[in-house]
Amino acid sequence: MASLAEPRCTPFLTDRFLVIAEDAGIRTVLVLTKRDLVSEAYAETVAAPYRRAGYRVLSTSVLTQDGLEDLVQELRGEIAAFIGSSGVGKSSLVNWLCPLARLRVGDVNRAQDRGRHTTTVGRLIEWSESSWIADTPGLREVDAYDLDPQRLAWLFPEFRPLLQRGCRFSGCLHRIEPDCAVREAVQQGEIAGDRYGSYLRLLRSLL
Ligand SMILES: Nc1nc2c(ncn2[C@@H]2O[C@H](COP(=O)(O)OP(=O)(O)O)[C@@H](O)[C@H]2O)c(=O)[nH]1
Ligand SMILES: [Mg+2]
Ligand SMILES: [Zn+2]
Repeated sequence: MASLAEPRCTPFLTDRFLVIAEDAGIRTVLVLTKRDLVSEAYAETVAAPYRRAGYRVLSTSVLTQDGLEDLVQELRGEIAAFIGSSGVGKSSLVNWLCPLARLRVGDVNRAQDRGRHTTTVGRLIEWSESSWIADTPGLREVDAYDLDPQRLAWLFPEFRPLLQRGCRFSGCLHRIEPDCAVREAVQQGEIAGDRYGSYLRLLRSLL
């Protein structure tokens, strides 16, 4: 989950969560929250690179109930975890799905709440028959973890067709190497600049 506003989520954090899920082989739905606080055009600008990458993206609001029926369709019959930074609206969505859960919802605007997480333990809740959700503590940062640098690019779904075609060098890490298929796709606008930026930043943390 990533909020469109208050706080506006950075693409890097979103991409990091997506990479971790991809690495674990977990199907992901990107849920953009607080749709009521931004224009439709802005929400689309945020969603577009992820849709192009092949992710299912939902724009939601618990205030206007936008996108919530689509979310229910995605969650029904599944065991799902709500993952995202503190304050994006995870507990609010759990409460909407399952009012009996009565999770505490934080007010991100209150100064004393900064740096503290309202949700401190993960809880698995059966909100509908055979449909489970885990509300998780807000993760502002995910700890660095071990990953083969060569594998990272494969965890960006829109890079994969290019990787299959191959770059000039078999060990290409898609940074400054000549005849790099990924870099060419970025230059042609086929891969979003922000996504490539996240790739480079994650790669640096692995080297
Ligand atoms: N405007 C707006 N505020 C929301 C929405 N969803 C959650 N919030 C607010 O965002 C803040 C953080 O929500 P919370 O559910 O505690 O986030 P969590 O830390 O991810 O569990 C609270 O003040 C909520 O009322 C939404 O769709 N629209
Ligand atoms: Mg919470
Ligand atoms: Zn390359």
